[in-house]
Amino acid sequence: MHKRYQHQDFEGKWQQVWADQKIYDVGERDETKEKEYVLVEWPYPSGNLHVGHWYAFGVPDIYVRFKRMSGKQVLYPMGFDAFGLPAENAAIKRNINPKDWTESNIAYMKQQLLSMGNAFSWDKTTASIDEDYYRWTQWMFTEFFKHDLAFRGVATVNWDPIDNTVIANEQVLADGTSERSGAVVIKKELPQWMLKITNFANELIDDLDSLDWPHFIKEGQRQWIGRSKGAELSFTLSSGDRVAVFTTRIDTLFGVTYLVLAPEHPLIPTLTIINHDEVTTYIATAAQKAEQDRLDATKEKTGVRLEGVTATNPISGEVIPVFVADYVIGSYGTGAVMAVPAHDARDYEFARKFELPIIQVISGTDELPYSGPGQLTNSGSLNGLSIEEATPRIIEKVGANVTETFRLRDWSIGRQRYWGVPIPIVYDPSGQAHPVPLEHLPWRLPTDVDFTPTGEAPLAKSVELKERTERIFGAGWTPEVETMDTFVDSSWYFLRYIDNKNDEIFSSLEKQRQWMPVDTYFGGAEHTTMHVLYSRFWQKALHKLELAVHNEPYLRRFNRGLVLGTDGNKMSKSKGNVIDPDEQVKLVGADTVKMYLAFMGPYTETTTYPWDMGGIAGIRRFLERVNGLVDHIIDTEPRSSTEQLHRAIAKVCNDFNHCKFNTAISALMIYVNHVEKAGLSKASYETFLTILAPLAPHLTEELWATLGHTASIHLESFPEADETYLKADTVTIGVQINGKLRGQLTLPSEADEATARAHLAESEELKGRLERLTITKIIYVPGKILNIIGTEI
Ligand code: ANZ
Repeated sequence: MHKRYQHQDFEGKWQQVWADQKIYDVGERDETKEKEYVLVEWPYPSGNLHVGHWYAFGVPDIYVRFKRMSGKQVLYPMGFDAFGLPAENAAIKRNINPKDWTESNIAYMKQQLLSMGNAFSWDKTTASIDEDYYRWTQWMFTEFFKHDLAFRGVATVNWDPIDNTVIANEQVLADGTSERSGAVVIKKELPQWMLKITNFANELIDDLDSLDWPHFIKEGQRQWIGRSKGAELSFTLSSGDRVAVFTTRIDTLFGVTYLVLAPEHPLIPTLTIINHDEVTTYIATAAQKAEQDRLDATKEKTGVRLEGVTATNPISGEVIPVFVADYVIGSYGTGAVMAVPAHDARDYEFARKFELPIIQVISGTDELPYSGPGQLTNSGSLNGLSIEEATPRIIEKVGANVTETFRLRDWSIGRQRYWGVPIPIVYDPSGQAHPVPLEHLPWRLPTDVDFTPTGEAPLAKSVELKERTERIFGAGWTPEVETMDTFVDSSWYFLRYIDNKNDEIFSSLEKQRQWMPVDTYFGGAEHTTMHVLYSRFWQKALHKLELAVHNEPYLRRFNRGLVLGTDGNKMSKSKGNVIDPDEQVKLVGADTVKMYLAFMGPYTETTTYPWDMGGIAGIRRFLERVNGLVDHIIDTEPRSSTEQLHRAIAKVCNDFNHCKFNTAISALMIYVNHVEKAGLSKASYETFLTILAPLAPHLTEELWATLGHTASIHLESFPEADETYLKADTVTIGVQINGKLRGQLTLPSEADEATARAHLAESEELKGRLERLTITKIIYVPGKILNIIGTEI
């Protein structure tokens, strides 16, 4: 008789055994096996494991265990992305050091992670706050600096006036407020440390083609980068200055009725403008607006005419007015637009408001603005040509350059915050920037700092940092006081995991050759554009500097769905719908929680799954039945049980390979239903435990040990399905008698003629006819037809 299923009796016990025996450590690369690098996004150590963590790490663990049992050497590392604002805010609130707070969180979270019973390769762990990690983050930055990939530029940045810091475009929400503090984000011109991600814009799009990623993730990246093909041409102003514009519709050049400069356009302050004050006020107002608002098509267009300034259309020679208007963005294209109100919606709206001429130059419809196909009209000698024919001619005529423009901007990484990696730059007395040499890395984060936000970078208040800089570099030298955006830290962690103890380099080429690229990267949909794009850039930049072997970091990427509360809403404390995984584990066990998460629905679909108490109870009941299965062992099992076992193996193997954990679980349920009735042999019972092992690692280990095994079930090989049992499928074929279809036979698909005849003899449907027939010949085409020829009696 089986023991009761009391998960609390053995889950902790086995976790301890696995940890003591280090069975999941990977150690050195074993070239006799194929490698599989499975990556999950390294977590921020927030101090408490939530259901999202379980979903993010527990379900991929099934895949990891399966691959390991299938003979691969699997790397499944875990670590901590531990710099960042929450620690700083918590520290300010509690008046403690962010380092202490973070480190105690890491220790606690590590314990919690162990309680999941995952097969993490703990021997390869790393954390962004470790000095031997951030030392390399800094070193790579200095390498980028030396190769012009990191630079000091002046940029218009998004400024969060509550958190007093720069935030990324991505952190500005659709309504123009900050994701961080909720404040309305304002624009500020600031000197900024930036990374030249735009150098790689084309590659970042083109190389997507070679990756085995879901289409929508690739498309997300393409859109984010936003490549736009067009032309650049110049208009001459009455002042003699030339203004370059970027257009995707140079064919509409005859329809340009005014020119627009962005409020940020550098030429404006140099022009002699009659209504100078009005223009200056307008520019100041525009600077307070969020870019999202400026681009918002539903908002009314605003602008001011530059009195006393005109421009000349390079093709028609026509003199047109010049405006400043904030629907033109300073950092996109050239920051200036040739406006064609007849064929562009924004220009149309603006022209109506300011009573500017609207000249249709593409025929097709009278309804304006019109952006469809057609022929040129009102365009001099080009009238009658199609858009495609006219485009190259105009480009040639006005000497335009065919160019590409990208939405993507250079990545501004400087933050006026404390809890991050100090930018390893020092300034000489003349203000020239120099990288801190490797021998002085890590360039330590000083501790004598008051990090209450004031708008000034906290590091500026460190006496120690100032003194350190002068001591090492000389009198009058000053340190950079900004820290790096935490997306920098997470741009290369997968390279450190594989060589986490190396003191010579962040990750050796040899280790990269052994382990990279990441074979499968499981992550959240929220990281499709930012993190995944930044880390692809980082990899490409390293590759270019010959510091990385590969050009792309991740071969396969999956975005998982989101687990909701029982009420179908996003889990949040204020809604009181948060499921605490620790409580669930206490109640039903870690195996049940993990298997339930795997069973909720397809793991690799970006959708939402509400937590269902009934569902988790169902999984628990299933595992209880598994626990009792030992009572159904019989000496000789029926063939049906063997067939069912091999079908289950084949199905589970295929499903695991495709990360379809939910259907794999269903297949196992079907098997258990069958053998509870029909019985199973001891050998089949053991085989079944091994297929279940990736899903329920604790229970299967316990049952395995009960059978007398001394080595872990997780060191067993994943069973292979025996083909002979799989072919037991049937086919239905037609039966013809003297050329006429008279009935059907359902046969095993491999049935030979004798088997077909035997089934025929037993056929109720054909019995009557066959009794009246003297058969002279039977022609059997396996899987297709049975032809009977004979004479009627
Ligand atoms: C004339 C024109 C005529 C345009 C027409 C469009 C339609 P995408 O495709 O998004 O790249 N543009 C250029 N720079 C801009 C800026 N800094 N701020 C706002 N708008 C800008 O858009 C390219 C088009 O957006 C360009 O082509 C330009 O307007 C405008 F029938 O030029 B077009």
